[in-house]
Amino acid sequence: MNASNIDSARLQREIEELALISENPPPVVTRVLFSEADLRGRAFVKKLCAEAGLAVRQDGMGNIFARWEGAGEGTIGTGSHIDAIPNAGKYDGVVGVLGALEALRTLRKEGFRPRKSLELIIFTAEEPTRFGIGCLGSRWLAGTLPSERLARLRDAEGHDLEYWRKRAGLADGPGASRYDSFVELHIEQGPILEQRGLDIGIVEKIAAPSSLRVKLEGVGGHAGAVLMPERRDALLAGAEIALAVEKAARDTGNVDTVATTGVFRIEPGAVNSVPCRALLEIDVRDTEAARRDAALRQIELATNEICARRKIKFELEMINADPPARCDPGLVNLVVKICGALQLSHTKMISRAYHDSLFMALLCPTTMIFIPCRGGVSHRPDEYSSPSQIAAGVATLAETLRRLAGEA
Ligand code: HGY
Ligand code: MN
Ligand code: MN
Repeated sequence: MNASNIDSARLQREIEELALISENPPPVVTRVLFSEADLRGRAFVKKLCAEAGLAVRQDGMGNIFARWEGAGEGTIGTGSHIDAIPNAGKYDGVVGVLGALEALRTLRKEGFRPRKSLELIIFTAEEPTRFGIGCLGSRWLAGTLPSERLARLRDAEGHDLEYWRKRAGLADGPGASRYDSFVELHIEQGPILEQRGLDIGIVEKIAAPSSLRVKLEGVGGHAGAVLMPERRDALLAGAEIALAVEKAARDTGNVDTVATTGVFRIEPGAVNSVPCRALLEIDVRDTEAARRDAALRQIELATNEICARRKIKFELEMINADPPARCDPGLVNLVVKICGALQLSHTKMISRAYHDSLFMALLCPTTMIFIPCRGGVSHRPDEYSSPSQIAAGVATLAETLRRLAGEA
């Protein structure tokens, strides 16, 4: 792999063009599952894959597969996502889709003829925005989403998955191949590579994510007329719960436990009305599942105590509580060797963000290739990785795919 063969200018143009396909004006990128922007983004990427000579197909969940047929048996997978949470940046997921496409185009340009097929996957809904649960597409491929779980999915407006599949024109289609291995290129979404001045991170472990939803029902009323002793204020119960979430993460005494109340909605949302309802969506993660589960239990106990004391009715729903993923040591060591050969500084590391690789690791040997992002910032419009950082990631991925596919 000759990194100078990567057409970095074209890749940057494509990243910029995809960033403009958004529900918000630049620099903000928002592409929520099956929104009009998500559908346009999907069409854009499918077109680029077809123009690159890949055979494009889509399964019933909307996962897109772009395949380079090899001469022999077996398939090597790569890919990521292009959906984006509200107020996001242009690189999360996209680097692992457009960068992987550039890796395949570069290999083709160099005359490489793969023995094993190579397949670029654009996964549906890596982000949890629409239904509160992330990695819908890769969970589907990994067989971890029972149909009754799918049927229960509802978005904030009460629409189910079928409603959005119909709007997106999804039909059942040929699904995943059997993969011999999977490698995902992604921005680090953390500060370590930049702080240590390193080019590449090779992921050994992906932290265990979980999320829960708490619905609170108090009693509303006139902000002037309802006296304090009579109040059953849903917002204040939610506020105490949000603080209990923070406390649960800190109480493990380990920096690897993190917890966030990322969604906090109240009704009716009028300055002169006591909040009668609140909705909290809480994200709790840790590199160790047992420590994460202890934090979840502490949050559940606190919610019970707070709501009993404040006479608030509540519903607590566990949306997901997934195990961490261990990446394949053989794949990790292969990427370490390739970084050495490409003279790229590198380190093995943990991913604190979750990714589709978390579920692909249930199907086949998996690892991830991280590139630095400025200030470790992600899930914000100022998310940034430079063209040379992206090119280093693409070159590492291309050489990894070449070695895994083997010459025909
Ligand atoms: O939240 C995450 O870890 C991922 O970016 N969806
Ligand atoms: Mn993300
Ligand atoms: Mn991502």
